[in-house]
Amino acid sequence: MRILVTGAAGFIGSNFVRNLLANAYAGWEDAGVTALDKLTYAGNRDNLPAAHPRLEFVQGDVCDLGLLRDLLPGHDAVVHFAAESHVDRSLEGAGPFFRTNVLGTQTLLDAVLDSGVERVVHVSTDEVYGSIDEGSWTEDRPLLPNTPYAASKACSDLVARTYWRTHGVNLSITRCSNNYGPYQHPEKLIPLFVTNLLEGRQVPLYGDGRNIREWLHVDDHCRGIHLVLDSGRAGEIYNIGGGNERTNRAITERLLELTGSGEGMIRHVADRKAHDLRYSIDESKIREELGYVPQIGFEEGLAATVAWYRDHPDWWKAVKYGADRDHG
Ligand code: NAD
Ligand code: TDX
Repeated sequence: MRILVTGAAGFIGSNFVRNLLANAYAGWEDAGVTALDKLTYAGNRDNLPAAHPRLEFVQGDVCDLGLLRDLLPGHDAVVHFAAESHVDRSLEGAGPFFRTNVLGTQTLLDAVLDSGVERVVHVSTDEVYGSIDEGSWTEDRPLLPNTPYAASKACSDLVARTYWRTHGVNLSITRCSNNYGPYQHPEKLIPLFVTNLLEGRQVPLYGDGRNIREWLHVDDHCRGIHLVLDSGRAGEIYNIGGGNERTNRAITERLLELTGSGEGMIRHVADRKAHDLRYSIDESKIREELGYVPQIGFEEGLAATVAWYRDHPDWWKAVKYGADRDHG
């Protein structure tokens, strides 16, 4: 068996590949992995093993149809993580988001059609639903994205579903809540705040800090993706969440405690444009249909994540200060 993983050098893709190579996923123990990644600012070759008998790394773009047509024959499945993923960047310039997230998904699926790959999982996000004041989103909620990032992901979901409906591609879509864990780029809330605090720098909290996100450890997200890959139904969407809703202020205060920092380290800054107030996922479908149960408690996972960043300064300093913008 062989699987192609796009965006495999990013945060979630690299966790998925490392876990797969460590035989964490039943049925894929001997599977080979082709890790495809363009290595944008967000991709890091060091997130994957330098060499492994079951791993082949290919630097390339999901918008490159010729490359994908050459690469895909011989693969049994595709897990599609590759995307521009940072909301703040999409507010500064939407072009790369629509190019990679929408055209990249369409190009990849054209190549899947040509090569007859048997199974595809398209990895998406709860942000496609917009913002919800009360209750939680089920998979049949309308798509009401509020940012170019979320809109590009919503478009990509529609493109993906079309390849199932029109062409019969055996494809499922996952929509997950906010992930945290090791190897996350320090432009995102938790790693930005942890690494700033480890350096004795303040953390920029947007607005009043009362926005709510639902947090899930990346390993639990990847377990959910594996379940969908294995047993999800074609044409279906599966929400994946963890039930851990927290305000950004509460997260920030916990990070202050975990790093031994004082309240004075919070810097209140202007709010994000179109800042979604609350995300909340109803994940009954994946639980009831596929037996999904997240395994990592939020407090335990957050403490382990802070410890990982404390123990890996070389990794995050290279990413944070080798990157093309200030993350202050
Ligand atoms: P990331 O930004 O860390 O990684 C994205 C990877 O895709 C990078 O390695 C990058 O180099 C690669 N890439 C970008 N453009 C490419 C292109 N044109 N061709 C090939 N590779 C390209 O993102 P992430 O947080 O790991 O997210 C992965 C997926 O999961 C995305 O589709 C995202 O929308 C989705 N998701 C993320 C979260 C989260 O909290 N991080 C939650 C739900 C869903
Ligand atoms: O400096 C910051 N200060 C701050 O207050 C940053 C970077 C963020 N925030 C706030 C904004 C959000 O309310 O923290 C919250 C989380 O922000 P991000 O880490 O940027 O994540 P979010 O915008 O919620 O999107 C994430 O979850 C869904 C991922 O980046 C997406 O890829 C995923 O689809």
